[in-house]
Amino acid sequence: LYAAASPLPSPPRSLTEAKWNDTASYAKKKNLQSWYQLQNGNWELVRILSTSGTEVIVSLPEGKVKHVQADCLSPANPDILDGVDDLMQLSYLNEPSVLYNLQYRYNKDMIYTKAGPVLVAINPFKKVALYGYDYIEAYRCKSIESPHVYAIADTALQEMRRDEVNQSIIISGESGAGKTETAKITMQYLAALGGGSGIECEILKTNPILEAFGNAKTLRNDNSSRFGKLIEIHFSETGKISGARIQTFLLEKSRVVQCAEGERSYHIFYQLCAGAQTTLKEKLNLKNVEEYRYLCQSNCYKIPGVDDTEQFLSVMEALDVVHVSKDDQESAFAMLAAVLWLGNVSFTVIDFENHVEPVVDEALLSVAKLIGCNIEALKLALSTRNMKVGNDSIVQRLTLPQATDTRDALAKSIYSCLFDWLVEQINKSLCLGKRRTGRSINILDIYGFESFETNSFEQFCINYANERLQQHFNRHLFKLEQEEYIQDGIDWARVEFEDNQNCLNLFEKKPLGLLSLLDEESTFPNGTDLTFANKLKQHLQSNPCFRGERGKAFTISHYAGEVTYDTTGFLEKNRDLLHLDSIQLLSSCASPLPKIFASIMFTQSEKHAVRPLHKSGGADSQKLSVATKFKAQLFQLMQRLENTTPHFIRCIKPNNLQSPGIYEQALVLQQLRCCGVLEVVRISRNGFPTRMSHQKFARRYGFLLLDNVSSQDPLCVSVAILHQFNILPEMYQVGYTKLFFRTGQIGVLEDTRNHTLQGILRVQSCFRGYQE
Ligand code: AOV
Ligand code: MG
Repeated sequence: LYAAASPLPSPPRSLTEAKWNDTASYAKKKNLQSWYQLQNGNWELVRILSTSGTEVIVSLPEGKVKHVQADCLSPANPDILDGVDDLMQLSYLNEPSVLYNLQYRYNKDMIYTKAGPVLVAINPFKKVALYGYDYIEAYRCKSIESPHVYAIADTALQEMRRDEVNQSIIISGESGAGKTETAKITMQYLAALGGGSGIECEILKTNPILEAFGNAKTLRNDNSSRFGKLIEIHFSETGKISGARIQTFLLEKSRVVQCAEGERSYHIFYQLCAGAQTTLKEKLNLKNVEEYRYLCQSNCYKIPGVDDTEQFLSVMEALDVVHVSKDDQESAFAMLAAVLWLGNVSFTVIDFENHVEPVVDEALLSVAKLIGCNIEALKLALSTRNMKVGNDSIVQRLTLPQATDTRDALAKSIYSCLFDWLVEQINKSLCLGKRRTGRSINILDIYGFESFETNSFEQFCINYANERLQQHFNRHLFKLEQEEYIQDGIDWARVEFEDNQNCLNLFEKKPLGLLSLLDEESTFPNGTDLTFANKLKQHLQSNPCFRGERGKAFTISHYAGEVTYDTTGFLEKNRDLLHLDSIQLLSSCASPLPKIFASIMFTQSEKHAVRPLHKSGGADSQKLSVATKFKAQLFQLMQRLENTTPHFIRCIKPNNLQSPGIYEQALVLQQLRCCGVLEVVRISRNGFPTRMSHQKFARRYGFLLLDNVSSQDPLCVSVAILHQFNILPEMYQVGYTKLFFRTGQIGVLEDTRNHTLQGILRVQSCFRGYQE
């Protein structure tokens, strides 16, 4: 129905041009509905009464009549197209029409809409009745066709089986747009269809654990992921889940010791303090959250509507399910308590050079007890540093800022090691004795694009990861698709899209890119955040995505908008040094976990260290810089995704209040624009999604020909078939090696082929029956 209503205009070159073109021919038409853009940027539906020149008289919804300029109008779709479930079906593909269509659906709780091959998901910020067993069944047996995460997961499953190619479901969107929820919904579907072995329950239970330890309340999202996650779900030949593996990316460590006003540290700290039973509380000497410096600095302890006690119980239950023993659970909680008490360790100045010593109080004693170390050893590790000078070793006392940094670095390292250790325990449980079959579906859920008042190293890394992901999206939906058309020589007017290569170059170019310059400055003994910022301004001004700001700041034009970064702390965070003394302290501990952590830290140390070149040759743990490691991880991730068939889900945040029922047009539009949703639809609609080589086409349909074709040449046969079936010239293109068809065209041929084949079979069986 809708396909018939869609004219196929030649693809406009850009959005604005499309608007102009449409408007020019449209304004002549009387009595049609049109979108009129108001002062505040929103659109209103009006009816055209008459036109003269560039002026148009329109009637507003409330009956008023208004004179407007033609270029303020965009054509609206006929009512029959209200709320179509694929934007491709819209006759007029302009911004207000797309916005309206999504809003129309959103108001009816239809939060999913297709944009050609991409699923658009608008965060409802409330429970919607779209999930659960009945829906899963309905999508499994295809009795529902409306767009859904389940439908995407189902397609991935089918394509994995049919093509024997691994699949990936790539979920993107800004912070708070709904990526993590969408990832869970995907897992739910895969677990339901591939279930049976019991492993699927374990896979689902990894979510509450990872969220407790890796998510936190930020100003953008009450449950914001502070790490990236790729979950690989393996399937056996019979289609059952045989195991899974989780890979995580760069956890935001700094949050453990510091977070902004109104935000929280990781959920698990609050859950533990609220939910631990009395015996555990006594054992770990746990207090209320307000008593810990690391938790009270941001003045935020609770999340509206979330019960930390209840959450703690479900985390413990989930840990049981993934086979983390009670002993290990208690050791993990002890590490959390140790981190909290470390934050309360204070120092007193002991000499005229401002050297300090830790105060021996409840905090220090608790830390020593929890990690199982000697009190004197702890005091020394927090207030002194062993330095090598030539062959001699000397002990240097620390000043207050140095000691505080050492303390915080230890707390951050313990926490991030705990996180890594936990992921490893989960992975052990998920693939216990299971064979890898080589068939898998990967689900990617990373931290979304972030822009705050102040943006630091963490946002820098997060937004860099999002640029990489955007590149992958562009490559698959714009570049590769169009390259294939052009390579095969078909008539195709390129659809332009926002390429983010410039921005990636800004990050990755060697030797003059953001990452190289950051690493270089991190190795200079006299490098500071200011010298780093100056170096950027000196070398990167020529890149259009870069702008130096006053003082220590700089701005990057990301695909999703401009972000100004403050370089304060960049070098420290990039070096991420942990003094050897701290590692030695951990390895001397009686408790098992600190020992394991120490060995993890040792193995992380690498030869190519990025560290200040102290003249004295300091005894720091040497390792790769954080940025370098992260870049390598992202490259590896992209390589892995390249070997899979991608399915894209774009999550959209309809408002910044995290409230249901509010659809802010400007906010939605900005997200649609930056991820190129309209362009994707345009390519899909004007494009040729079905393609088949001349040979295959001739072989498959050649027998349907009524007249003999004199030539055996596949191309001649193919052309004869196209003629016989009256396939309209605008519905296909003949390339050098392949035939390209618009959506739905091959269907007619397939139907005829099937009918004919069935006819032949019937005749054959009749004939056989007659013979018998
Ligand atoms: P994110 O993963 O994209 O942000 P989330 O998946 O955490 O965003 O979603 C944020 C909140 O939106 C959730 O906690 C839910 O309250 C709500 N929400 C999202 N999707 C749905 C849905 N389908 N149904 C009901 N509520 C939903 V970040 O991790 O910050 O980038 O780093
Ligand atoms: Mg998330």
